[in-house]
Amino acid sequence: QQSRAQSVAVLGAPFSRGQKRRGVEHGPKVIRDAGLIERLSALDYSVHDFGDLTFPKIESDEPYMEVKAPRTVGAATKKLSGAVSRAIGAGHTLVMLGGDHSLAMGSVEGHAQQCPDLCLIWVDAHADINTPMTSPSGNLHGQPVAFMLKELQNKVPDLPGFGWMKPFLTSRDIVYIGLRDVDPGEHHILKNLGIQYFSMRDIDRLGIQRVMEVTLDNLLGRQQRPIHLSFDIDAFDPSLAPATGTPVNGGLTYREGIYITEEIHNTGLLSAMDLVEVNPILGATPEAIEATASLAVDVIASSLGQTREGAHASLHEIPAVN
Ligand code: HAR
Ligand code: MN
Ligand code: MN
Ligand code: MN
Repeated sequence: QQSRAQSVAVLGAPFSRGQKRRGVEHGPKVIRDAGLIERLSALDYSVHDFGDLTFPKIESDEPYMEVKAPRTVGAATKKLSGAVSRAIGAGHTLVMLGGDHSLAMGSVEGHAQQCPDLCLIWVDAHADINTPMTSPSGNLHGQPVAFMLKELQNKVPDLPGFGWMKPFLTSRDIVYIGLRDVDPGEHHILKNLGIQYFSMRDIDRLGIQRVMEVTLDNLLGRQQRPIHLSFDIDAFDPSLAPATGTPVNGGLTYREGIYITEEIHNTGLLSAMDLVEVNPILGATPEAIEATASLAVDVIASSLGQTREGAHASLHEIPAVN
């Protein structure tokens, strides 16, 4: 068993302005209410709950071209980036609770400030790699990866609110898992830049074991480096994660999702993760909301070392008969 960082920082980011459905700002609360802190403490971490960030209200934030709320998203992600950078710099493994997926611009950038050689595993139904020019919606939660990639630097305009951020990743630093709703512009970018991705069809063909083997070999085969896991709950099938803004049929099974996170944990290199797009307002019943939040907790706990086979680290011998 790898030696693990002894402390986990949990940081809530109750933010929804990267898309149009209100409610995703309540994600941190329902994930905590589903028992996150207790579950991580049971894994023998010292858990530091940093609470929820508060984000500046910006009075006038007109769309820039088609992009909605650029100043609001720019200010929120800048603030998140600083908080993430400080937590990682202090030695914690970071768990960011969203909020919508535009937040990843802040969390991955803040992580990269401390760990410039990090790699990114993006588990999602969507590629979130539209540029402001290719986006069909203008929503920034469908665009965060485009802002991170050096190869797209001259394809992404300078948005108001984004002056703080410069691209910091290359296309070889990222692998996608779970894709099944990719826009034409996004598909062009994925192919053109040669970005590695495993769609749901690829998972059907290869199996999740092979997908993880290739993913980790591509990212870590040449050098061990810190992992950022950005997990969008809509990667799961909507029957498992109904309370989310853009559900897409045919998603990950529970076992595929947990296998992904177990394999990431087993590298010993997970340094930060996002769990985003849990929207309790969109659950049809209390049970639907609780199922989605509890699945989010399982994903985080598994990423941090909860195992299905059990563990006995604190048990040094089989108890003798008295
Ligand atoms: N691709 C669409 C767009 O750019 C929708 C993607 C956003 N949905 C998400 N992100 N939940 O993963 O608007
Ligand atoms: Mn996403
Ligand atoms: Mn998604
Ligand atoms: Mn044993």
